[in-house]
Amino acid sequence: MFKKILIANRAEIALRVIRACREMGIRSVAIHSTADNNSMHVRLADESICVGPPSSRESYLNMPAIVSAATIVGADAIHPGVGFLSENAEFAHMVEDHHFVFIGPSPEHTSMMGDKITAKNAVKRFGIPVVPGTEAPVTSDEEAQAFCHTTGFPILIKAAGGGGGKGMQIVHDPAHLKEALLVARNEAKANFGNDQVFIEKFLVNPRHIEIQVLADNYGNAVHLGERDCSVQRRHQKVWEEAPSPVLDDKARSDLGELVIKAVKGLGYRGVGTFEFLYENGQFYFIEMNTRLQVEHPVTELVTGIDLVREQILVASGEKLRFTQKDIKFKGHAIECRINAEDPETFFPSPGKITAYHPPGGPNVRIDSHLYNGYTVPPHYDSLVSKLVVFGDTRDQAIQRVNRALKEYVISGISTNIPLHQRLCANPVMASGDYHIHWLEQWLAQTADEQN
Ligand code: MV4
Repeated sequence: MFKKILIANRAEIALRVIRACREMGIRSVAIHSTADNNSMHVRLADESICVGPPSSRESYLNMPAIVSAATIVGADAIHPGVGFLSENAEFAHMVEDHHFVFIGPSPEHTSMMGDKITAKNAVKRFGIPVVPGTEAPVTSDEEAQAFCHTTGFPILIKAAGGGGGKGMQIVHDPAHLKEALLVARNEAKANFGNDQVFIEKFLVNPRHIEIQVLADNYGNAVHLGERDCSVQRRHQKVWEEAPSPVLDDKARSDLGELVIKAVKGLGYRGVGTFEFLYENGQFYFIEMNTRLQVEHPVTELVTGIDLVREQILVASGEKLRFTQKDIKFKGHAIECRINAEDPETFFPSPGKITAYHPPGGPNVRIDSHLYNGYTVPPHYDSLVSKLVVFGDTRDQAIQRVNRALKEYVISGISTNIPLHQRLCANPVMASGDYHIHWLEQWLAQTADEQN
């Protein structure tokens, strides 16, 4: 087992990894920028080391500085957390070249899944349903026209190097195809340094449902069920839950089994997530995330499995200690992402916390780096807390979220707590009958009503 892990991240996710390390008897090392000198992850880790100035590019994304830091502190392994370098194959390679263990999949799997075309083709071989689309980059207008002619409009042009919603173009009719291809290619080149694009049939109002997997180095793999992440705004998830309000046990185990076939077939190692769109009772794979995810706690609460602990164990070469039949799903979990942002305009709201009181009581979990007197810096992601609750039923979980939000005091900055309170009171949320565009449509509609 590792003696010392360097955590190449900050904020709540760095705390999450520090907590797992401490429970496992592993020393933790925080890296930080000069803007994060007073951050909770620096205080809670056993050691800390500054890797650069405030800008992420020069600190949390600074690969040579991070690998040098690992050398200086004598770490055995590097945990990339989420975001930042967590899906950067070059970083994983560099980490391995310097004889540290990268706590994640092989760089080859990260590269394969980083390219959305190779990712789709790879999982399709194992029988996973994918969105109908071109199987290779589209190189000519004629090719694009031919695909759209067979599939019909609307279609969506995506960047092979994209993901997370950047650089997509919806096309509703043939007259706009040529122009949209040009725009998509230029944006892809500018954003991802790769001008390859592909085309998919556009699913109009799907849900986003993802399956969590965990695999060791010896061909053992399990799935941990799904998370429904359909409540989102501008490609940022806002509210995640497990189980999905629309899946039954059979649909879950059927899809889970398929996914596990692919995980084993690919020889994938570590934690990972298969992302699907779900519409009219059908699943369509879109992407795989080759890292831990922000919303992993909802899976932990319904399975009782500590995903970060298991992730560290398999990275250190341990065998999975359970099989699929040992995994039991119980109750319902909901995560609210609390962001430092204006509840009306959604503009970031960094600043000093003047009062802080997190909720407690039965089945309430807070993953947050906030403390009274802390100043939320303006340089990074606005996520400041994850309120995660567990209930026997979905209704109970929603009531518990509502209760916990009422207790939560965060003064000095604005947060989206009022938005979550409105969600708890919304009949569509109560019914569970929402899709990926529902939140934005509802926000637009309620804004209109106020004018
Ligand atoms: C789609 C889609 C509809 N049809 N693909 C957005 C981010 C990236 N992960 C894929 N995305 C989408 N791909 C087809 N063929 C709609 C989306 C999409 C979306 C997906 C998941 C969660 C939120 C979303 C918000 C807007 C669009």
